[in-house]
Amino acid sequence: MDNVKNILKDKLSAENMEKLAAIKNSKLHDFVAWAVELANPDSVFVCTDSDADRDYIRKRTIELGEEIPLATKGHTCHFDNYNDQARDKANTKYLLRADADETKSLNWVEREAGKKEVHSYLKDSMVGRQMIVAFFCLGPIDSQFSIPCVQITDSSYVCHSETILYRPGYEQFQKIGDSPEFFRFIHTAGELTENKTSKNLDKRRVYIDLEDEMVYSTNTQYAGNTVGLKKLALRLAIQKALREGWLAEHMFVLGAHGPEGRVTYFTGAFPSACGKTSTSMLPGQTIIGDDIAYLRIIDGKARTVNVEKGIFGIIQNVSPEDDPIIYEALTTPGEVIFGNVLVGEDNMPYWLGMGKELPEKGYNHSGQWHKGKTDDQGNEITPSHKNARYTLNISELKNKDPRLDDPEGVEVGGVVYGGRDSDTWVPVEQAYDWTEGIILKGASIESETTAATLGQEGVRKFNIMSNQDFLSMPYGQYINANLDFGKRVDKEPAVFSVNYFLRGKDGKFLNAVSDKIVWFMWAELRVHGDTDGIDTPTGVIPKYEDLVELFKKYRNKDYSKDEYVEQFKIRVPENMAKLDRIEKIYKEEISDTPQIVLDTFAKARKRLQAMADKYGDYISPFDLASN
Ligand code: SPV
Ligand code: MN
Repeated sequence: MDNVKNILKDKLSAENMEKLAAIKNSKLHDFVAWAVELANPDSVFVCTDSDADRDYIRKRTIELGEEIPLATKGHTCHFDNYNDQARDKANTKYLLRADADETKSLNWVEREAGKKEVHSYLKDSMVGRQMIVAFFCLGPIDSQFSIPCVQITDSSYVCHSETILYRPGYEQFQKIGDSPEFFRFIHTAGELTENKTSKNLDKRRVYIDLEDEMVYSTNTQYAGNTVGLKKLALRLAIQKALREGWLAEHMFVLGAHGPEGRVTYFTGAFPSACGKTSTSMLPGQTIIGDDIAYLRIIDGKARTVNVEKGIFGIIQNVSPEDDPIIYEALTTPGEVIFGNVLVGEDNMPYWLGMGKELPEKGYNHSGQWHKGKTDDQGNEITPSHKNARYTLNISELKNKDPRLDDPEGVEVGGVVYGGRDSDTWVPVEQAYDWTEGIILKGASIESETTAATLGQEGVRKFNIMSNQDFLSMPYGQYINANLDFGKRVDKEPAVFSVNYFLRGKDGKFLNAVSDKIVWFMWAELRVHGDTDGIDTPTGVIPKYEDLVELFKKYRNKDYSKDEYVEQFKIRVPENMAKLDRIEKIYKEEISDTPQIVLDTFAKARKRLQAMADKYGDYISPFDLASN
């Protein structure tokens, strides 16, 4: 204990020492002392919830060149290394014992060897720098959902991002006393280039210690690798949730405004770049969150909260037409961090698909940029990166839901799963029950790769509940936890699939980007049993008359029978092929597939076959409606 005090006293000013001492938690003090000894900073800044401390962090980002101030008040821009623009999946590993169950399905490194490696990258990493110790809370504060977190980092950008994205946690820590129940994150950007970006990307690591509920991140700055409370915490939370009987999901939370002022909350899981953020911002509706949700059963009801309070969103294609509310927030004064966009000579941010002409030169993730500039590989460098981002407070948005910070969360009316699918799923469909929803929808998500991702285009990638990248347990256990959740609630939330990406024979999308409002408003009615649907082999689809009304109301569009049939016909061969693909994964690649998954696939297959025998391979909804 004395030793801990001495280590801390050596690097913390009296003021910072006082701030830390106000939290009487021995595990926390040990953690900070351990980090100080290892990373060897010149000094330590303890960031409380106060405005003064938050301002200090904002100022530091500029002083240190981690963010540059832009022309609009409150706007700054941060750059990551040209090769540090996304989550590093290969170097994100779980620290596991060689005999752990998880080794069968997760990317892992032997626990002791992994720790030793990452400790070596942390060793003396903060010499000449200030270490930041900051406190945040996952979920609303003072709530059953809250998980206190401490972030140690040498990046004021990481801390600044967290002040926007998460609720403050210093006071929460004071309340938990000596409890060891909190997540710990330690990050170093490592040695920096002259552009202040992480230099030693060969030593970029994200190592997750499930036993200690702690994550190490080194030699990277991209927020998906460094902001502890985001995807690093999600991996810890998924395990914690399994132990405690709740769910941690890669889901938005949307308030859908139905008839007579009714608000029905949906959670929705979509893989990256499938319209998740724009769905959470549907026009006329209200947003609680766009990325991560916790779901708990409280008094027999499924309830959910946004783990975050801000958005770290993809900026490409945010235009006044497609995302008017975000566009406005990005172009008016207020606190926004732009990441990896183009900064023009007018000191304004520019990005691809913003709906206006971009300058031909400026500054971007490659340094000074001009149109036609190529990288080492001879590839043309785009003005903004395809994964360029913005970070802002949801409270800055006009469509924020009033219950954003409700400690009780909101009741989940429906759960929606979607992916990028050109030829199989109908635009919207309700599963027959929770079990079928989890298995045939969530656990069967696939998403097609786009031109924007590396590798071949149009390849379907399996992505269980769109949580695949963050799963920290064997798949079967995760599916069982989801199935079990539905059994323990008084009333199962309705489960839906949506597909915005269906294409016709000519390769064109069958729906407009804005049609998604119609699918959600139909789902809103279904949650309350306000309308019947049509039973199909794959689930319940909307009746034509309902869609005519909803298209008129929400899209001011006359919806034709031909469009309906083309969009909602049941494609038997494609659905069978999908079942084959998914079943193969569950049989061959996953070692703990619950029997119910295979039984449910068999049931779905049988229903498809029976209908195909009667109506052929492509079944018009009108045939089924007349049954
Ligand atoms: C995602 O890719 O799902 C994101 C951004 O939300 S990241 O922080 O990189 O995970
Ligand atoms: Mn995400």
